[in-house]
Amino acid sequence: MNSTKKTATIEQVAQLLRRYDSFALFAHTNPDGDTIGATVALGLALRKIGKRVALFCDSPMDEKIQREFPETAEFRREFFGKYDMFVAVDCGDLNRLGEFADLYGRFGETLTLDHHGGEYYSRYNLVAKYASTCQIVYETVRQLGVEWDKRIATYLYMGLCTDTGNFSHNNTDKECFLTAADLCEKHADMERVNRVFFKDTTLAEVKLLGRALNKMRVYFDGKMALMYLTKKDLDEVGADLSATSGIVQNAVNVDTAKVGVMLTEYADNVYKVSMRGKDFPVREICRKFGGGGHLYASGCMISGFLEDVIEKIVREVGFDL
Ligand SMILES: [Mn+2]
Repeated sequence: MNSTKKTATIEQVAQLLRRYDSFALFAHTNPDGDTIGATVALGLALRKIGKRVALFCDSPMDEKIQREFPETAEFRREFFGKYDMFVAVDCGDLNRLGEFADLYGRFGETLTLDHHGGEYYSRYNLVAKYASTCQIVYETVRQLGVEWDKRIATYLYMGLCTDTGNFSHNNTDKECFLTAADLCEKHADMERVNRVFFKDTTLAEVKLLGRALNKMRVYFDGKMALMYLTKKDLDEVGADLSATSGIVQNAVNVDTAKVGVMLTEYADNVYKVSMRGKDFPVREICRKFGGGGHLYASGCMISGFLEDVIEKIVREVGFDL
C-alpha cells in the first residue's frame, strides 16, 4: 500500500470534515440510490455545521429522482469552484468517478467513503465492510453530532434499502435494520423511497421487460438463465439504457438458476453484461472480462457479435458451475 494513502476511521473522517471549510462531493458515474443518498445526505449534514458544499456527478440525474428528491437537482456535471477537500462517495476505484477521475487524481486532499473494498486511490480512505455507503455516512453524521432532520434520514434510507435490494440481499445484516429503525424514527420518507426505487415503472420499462422475458434462454439444465436486449429493442419501445436496470433479477429468479445474465447492447456490438448469482459468486467471471462489482452482483462490458458474446459468457460460467 502506498504510504501516503491512509486508512481512516469514522472518528478521523469526522475530524477531517470539521477541519476544512469547503467540500466537493462526488457521486459515481451512472449513479445508484446509495451513491446519490450518501452524497446528498453528507452534503446536507456538512451544511448544517456551516460548511460550503458542492455536489458533482458526471452522469445526468434521472428525471423522476430529481422530481421526487429535489436536492438531487444540485448535482453538476461540469466542475467549478475551489474546495479544501474532494470526497469520493461509494466509488470502489478511481474510474467510478468517470469524467472527474483525472481531476480527482490530481487533487491533494481527497477522501474515499466506500464499501466495495477496491484499491486506495485517495489520501484518506474509509472503506468499511458495510452493506451500503449510506451506513458509513450515517455513522459519520452521528459522529459529527449534526442535528437530524427528515431529509438527511430519507437520503440515508435511500442507500440502505437500494443496496440491500430492499433488505433482501444476503448483505443485509443487523446493522441495516438497526439503522433503518433509527432513520424511521427520524422520519425518513420510506414510502417515497420504496415507490421511486422499487415500484414505479414506465410503460417503456414494462414493454422492455416483456421483450427480455420472451427471449430468455437457459443453459446447463436451467442452472444459467440469460436474457438480452438489442438497441433495436430499446429504440422500438422508446426506452434508454436506464430502463434495463433490474431486469437481470428475472433471470436469476428462475428457480433452477444459480446464475442470471442480462446483456444490453450499449453501442454497436458492445454489450453491457449484468450478472447475478444465487449462492454462486459471479465477480471473478466478470473480472475475466475486465469488469467487477460485488461477489453476487457484478457486471462487465464485452464487444462482439451477440451470439459470440453469449458463447463467451456461457463458456466462462460453465467452468464455474
Ligand atoms: Mn453502494
